[in-house]
Amino acid sequence: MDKTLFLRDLALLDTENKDVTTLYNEISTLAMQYAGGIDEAKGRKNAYYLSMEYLIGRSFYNNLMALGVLEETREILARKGIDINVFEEIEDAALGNGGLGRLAACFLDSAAGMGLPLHGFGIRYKYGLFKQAVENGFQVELPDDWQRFGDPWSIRREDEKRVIEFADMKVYAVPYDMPVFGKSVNRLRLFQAEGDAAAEKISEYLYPADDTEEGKILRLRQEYFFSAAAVGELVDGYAESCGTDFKNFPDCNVIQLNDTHPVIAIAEFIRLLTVRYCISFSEALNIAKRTFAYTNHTVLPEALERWKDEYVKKILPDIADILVKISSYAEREYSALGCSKEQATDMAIYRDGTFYMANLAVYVAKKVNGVARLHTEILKNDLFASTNKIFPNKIQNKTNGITHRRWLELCNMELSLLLDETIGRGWRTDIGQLNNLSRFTQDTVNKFIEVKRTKKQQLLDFIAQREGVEIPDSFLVFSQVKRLHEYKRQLMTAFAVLELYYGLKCGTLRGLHPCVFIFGAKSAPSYKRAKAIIKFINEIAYRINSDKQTNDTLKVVFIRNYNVSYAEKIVAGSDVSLQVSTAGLEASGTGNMKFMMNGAVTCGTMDGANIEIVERAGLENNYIFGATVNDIAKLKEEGYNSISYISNPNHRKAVDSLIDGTFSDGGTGCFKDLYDSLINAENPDGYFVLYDLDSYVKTLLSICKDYNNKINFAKKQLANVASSAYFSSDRTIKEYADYIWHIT
Ligand code: 26Q
Repeated sequence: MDKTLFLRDLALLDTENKDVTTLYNEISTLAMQYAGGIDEAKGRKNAYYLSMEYLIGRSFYNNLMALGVLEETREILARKGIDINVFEEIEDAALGNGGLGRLAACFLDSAAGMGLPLHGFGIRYKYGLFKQAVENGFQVELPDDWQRFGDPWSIRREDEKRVIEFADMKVYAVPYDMPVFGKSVNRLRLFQAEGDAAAEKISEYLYPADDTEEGKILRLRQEYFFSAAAVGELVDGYAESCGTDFKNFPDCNVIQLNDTHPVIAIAEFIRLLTVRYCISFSEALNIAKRTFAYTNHTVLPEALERWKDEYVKKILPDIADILVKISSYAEREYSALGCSKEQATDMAIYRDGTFYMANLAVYVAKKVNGVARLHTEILKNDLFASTNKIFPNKIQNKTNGITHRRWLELCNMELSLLLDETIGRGWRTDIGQLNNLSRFTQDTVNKFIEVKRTKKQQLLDFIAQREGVEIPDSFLVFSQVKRLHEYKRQLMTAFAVLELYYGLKCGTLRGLHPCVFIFGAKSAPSYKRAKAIIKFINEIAYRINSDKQTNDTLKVVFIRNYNVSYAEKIVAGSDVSLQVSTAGLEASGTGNMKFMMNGAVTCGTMDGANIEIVERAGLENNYIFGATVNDIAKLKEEGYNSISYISNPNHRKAVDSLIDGTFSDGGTGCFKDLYDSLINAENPDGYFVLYDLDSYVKTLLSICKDYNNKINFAKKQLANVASSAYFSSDRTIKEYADYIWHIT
């Protein structure tokens, strides 16, 4: 970055009478002009990340920070009478749903930050994740037209567009490059579909509703569209510079598949090598086996992708043939390795007219990884147990991380300055130095308390303005912010909050430290129960907040349209991070890490990365409760009788509030359905909400009690900050680079 030129031009920029969007575009364009081009790492190995999702958030502040001009920009604008915070009006680019998409964005940031050649490929959706409104307590989805502010951080590469062919249509994949700034400037290349109206539909929406055949086919088109564009570019690029003998391709390129969504890239890779470059099938397959690696992000059966062969045959007949052929190679190989019939079925790629994409990924990938230690154990022992027996070194763990640049330096400048003062500035470029905080003085604790108070005040001011709920800063702040899913158990938190409320009302609960529960969550538009839970939380919030008898002690707020930018404020301003998934089901979680790094204690179950968080920060500095993976396995084996766990009248009353007329579901019957799912279903309470409710309530009460000792509580919080270095995605990326990608 040519800083001087940028700052000179910025100082000269005429800002009079310009609206925020215009200023945003002019300043961003100026930064792009002086940022320097993307570093092409020719002559060394590059890693490519294929992901359907990139949950980028706001680029403006992050990019200016990465370019080293954020503070000076703030000052220059202030001199012109412009508060840099006005750019918060520019909404997030939300080309992702949740954890998997945000992880992709964190990884790109970390790789660039360390100068490692990792580049992303994805889709430039016209509309990102829907904007969430709440009407009458119900979620309403509105289109997210993120490009209406302009897109000054992308460069359209008309000259590099490619044609992607389906049986029934041809589509242009036009690249838009977003530079990722750091020690090197890396590239996120998003493809936009162009052609006739049907072609352009392909990149119109993130996650088209896939409950119809049409929706499913559209999703398959999306997957192939960007995978083929990416792989085509890498393969043709290699042929151009290194010739058509592809055996050294894996020495120059490694392709990381972000879950199964881009796994079809494997078939396209083989198609290109065999058809365009006349390489034999078995040789092409071998090259693929040295090129691809695969990350699994979920063990939920409904999220494991499989495709009916009729769909694939219909729009991608050549790809269908290749998939069938890979499947028979796998079968032969597995049988030569002495697999049992059962194992072979378990690992089948093509069976009963269906393609199993995870099995394809696991067969071809040179490395398969889970995203937290427990999750990887579950992959090895359960989901991919047969594979693990045959290829014992294939499955590895790479515990997730988060970029400390966005999630500490940018979102918590106050804490960052305190860290500078205490351990020096080195942690910003070498996060391992955060470990030097391990012994802190009373003075640091006092200063930390002040920082937390400031960040909490900022958050509560923002909530007051956005949601219209006033919360005093003396309140203890609990937050549960994440996608809405039954396994994440927001419903369990709702019950627990109700119990606190009833306890306060009838006087059995006395001396509770005032506290607020912040919920933020979007539900998939077609996920009925998740939507019912949002309605339930909103009903509870409305009731509790308007009760004068209790609302100086307890409040609940459901924040609307939870997104990356909201998260930046919430993680910095919260005291307690609620991470209460059913043990074994949250692959990792990354929100948990963001809270930890900002000094919130975790109240959670022994699940995902929570386990590694408390291992590092100390059990005594966090609040762990509930069933473990082993407990759950036992309960399932013995037969779980959910209702027997709410014999306690307080629990019973909370749960019954779904059906006893306490709250209205607007006549939809959705609360009764929730109730039935817990009590009357064939397999009642599949996520063990009622089993864990008792220990959850007790744990929340003990947190409130501990918070009375502000200094001790702050020490716990600071201990979490001090041991959070491991959860920087710099560490994670270093591990991928060393053990999977072999890039430097
Ligand atoms: C599957 C089939 C058909 C259509 C869509 C999907 C689909 C879409 C998105 C399946 C899964 C996802 C997203 C998964 C996800 O975000 N997983 C999260 O990944 C994080 C990063 O590794 C983890 O921290 C979280 O624990 C995990 O839930």
